[in-house]
Amino acid sequence: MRKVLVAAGVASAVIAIGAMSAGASGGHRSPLQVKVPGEDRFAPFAVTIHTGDSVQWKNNDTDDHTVVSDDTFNTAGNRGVNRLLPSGGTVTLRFTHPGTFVYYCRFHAHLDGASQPVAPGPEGGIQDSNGNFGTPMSGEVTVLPGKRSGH
Ligand SMILES: [Cu+2]
Repeated sequence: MRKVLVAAGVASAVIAIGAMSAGASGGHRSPLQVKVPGEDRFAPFAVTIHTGDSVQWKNNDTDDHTVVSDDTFNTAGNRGVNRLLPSGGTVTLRFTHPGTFVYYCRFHAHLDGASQPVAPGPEGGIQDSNGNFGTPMSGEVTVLPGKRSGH
């Protein structure tokens, strides 16, 4: 669903992370959920987990989206991920070592020459208050060392 919205400041204020799925996913902890609201964005944009944790993407939009690894910057495993996130559906990934997982939606962003996600515009990305589609649909997961790993 394409909606005009103000990009700046919206992403950080909207989602409470506490509403996690109670469903088991193979891990011993509930996955952290990243939602696609009825707009072309991931919310929250950035999440932090620990090794062994999972992230579940939930698409609450009426359009299909995707979760695609930006392998140039992906140091947290799950390289080469290219998963369809259908309307109403979920994608879950488990992260087993520390690093950063940078990802984007290939329907609403693409990689530039420096492998950075950029908005396709004018139909994709997020439109700012000036009417510019400057924000690609992308996000990142930071994976910290497990809490119980020895030092
Ligand atoms: Cu998308």
